[in-house]
Amino acid sequence: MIKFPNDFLWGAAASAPQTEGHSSRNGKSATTWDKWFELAPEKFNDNQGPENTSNTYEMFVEDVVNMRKIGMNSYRTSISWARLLPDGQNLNDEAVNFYRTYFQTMIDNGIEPIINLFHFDMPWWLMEKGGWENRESVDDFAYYAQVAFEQFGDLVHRWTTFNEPTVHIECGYLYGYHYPAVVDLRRAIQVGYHTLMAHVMAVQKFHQVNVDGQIGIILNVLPAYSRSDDAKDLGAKAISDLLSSRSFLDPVVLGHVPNELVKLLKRNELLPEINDNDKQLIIDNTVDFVGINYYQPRRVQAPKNPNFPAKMPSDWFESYDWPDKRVNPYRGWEIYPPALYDIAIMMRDEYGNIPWYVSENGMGVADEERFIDDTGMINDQYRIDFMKEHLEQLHRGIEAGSNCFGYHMWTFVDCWSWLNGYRNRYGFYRLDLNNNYKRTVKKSGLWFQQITQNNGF
Ligand code: BGP
Repeated sequence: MIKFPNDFLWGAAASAPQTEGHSSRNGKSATTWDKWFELAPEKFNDNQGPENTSNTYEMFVEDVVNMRKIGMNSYRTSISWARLLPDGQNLNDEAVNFYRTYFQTMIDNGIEPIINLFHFDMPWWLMEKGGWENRESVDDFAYYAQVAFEQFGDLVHRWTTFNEPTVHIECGYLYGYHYPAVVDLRRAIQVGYHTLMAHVMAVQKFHQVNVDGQIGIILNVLPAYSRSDDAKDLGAKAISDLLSSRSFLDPVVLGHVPNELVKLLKRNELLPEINDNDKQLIIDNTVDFVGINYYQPRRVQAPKNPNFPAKMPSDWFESYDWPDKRVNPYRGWEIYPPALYDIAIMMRDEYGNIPWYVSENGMGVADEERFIDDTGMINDQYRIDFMKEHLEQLHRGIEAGSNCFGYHMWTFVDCWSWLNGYRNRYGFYRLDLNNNYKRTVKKSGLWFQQITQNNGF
């Protein structure tokens, strides 16, 4: 029997824009997702846009009851900036009321709300003035954070600022998956830097508001494994780690941007514009804990014909097909549970053994309805196997002394996922879009219930 530490957090993660629905109602203003869907619905899988998510705005009481049924003791979701402050300044009372009732319902049912502030949902009013490219976004975000802490700080004790900051940077400014779909490394780096400073200023507000709780961030660490021990491949691995993991982990935990990253950007004439006192602000505002999202590793090798100065990250490292790779056949992502052990050890040895938790792990499955069994339940044994293998590795890491305090799956109820719409399903509960958003537990939900009951398996 594998037992996890006492008070271990068992739960799931989601976000406001992917679950709430009512995206253009109840006083909420538009985000880039609402606008993009209006402008180019064909980009979205099956023409499914942000209005048609899992309707949590109306169904959160039922959701919380379902969370309790499978024994969850915690749930991470986010607040929608555009709902709370539709014009960036004035408070939407309806939003305050909605979130307070939602969080209180969780608490009354023994579920700790862990609340995140930004999950890829840039308000349109801010995008119109340049979004994260404009330094003003840092102050705008800090103000939003302050308001959120003031309004909900009595109910929420674990806060995070951003979910996967490298994703909105890469997807919005390098690879075209998020609005504004710009392809420009220099601009991406500036966006990344402002995101870091927005995080730092939100942490400062957290202390100024004096919230009784802890502040963290959620990072998608992408452990890189190099093709060989050749110096060039190892160099590629080091840069991949720098950009995808250390670019945020180092400043938020250790209080400084890695020297190697500064040198790399300088060499490539890519240093962002910074303000004089930023360095001190980064030192002064480190986090209390970190959430790590882990889905798959990155296999890297040195690029064959890199540009210098670099134009894209592929000038620094290239992916390669690891011959021993195991793949999730329903989503195409690599399955490599040992990386979770490696992450646990990295957190222990390189980040002062700061408290951390797995804030997302999960297995996306396309056309999951094909696995409905005779009883009408989705028999997702593959997801149970996936969780089991990852939890075994996580447990090894904890036994080795890593300070991990919880495990959250992505996600609780199947949810809408950006341009992918409902292509990949991840939930413990199936969502039936043709039947009033009906929720039905999957086999993995029942398995999770046993884990939460036994604090292990
Ligand atoms: C994570 C994001 C989530 C969600 C998930 C699944 O990186 O934090 O918001 O989208 O990935 O992604 P997908 O639906 O593309 O498989």
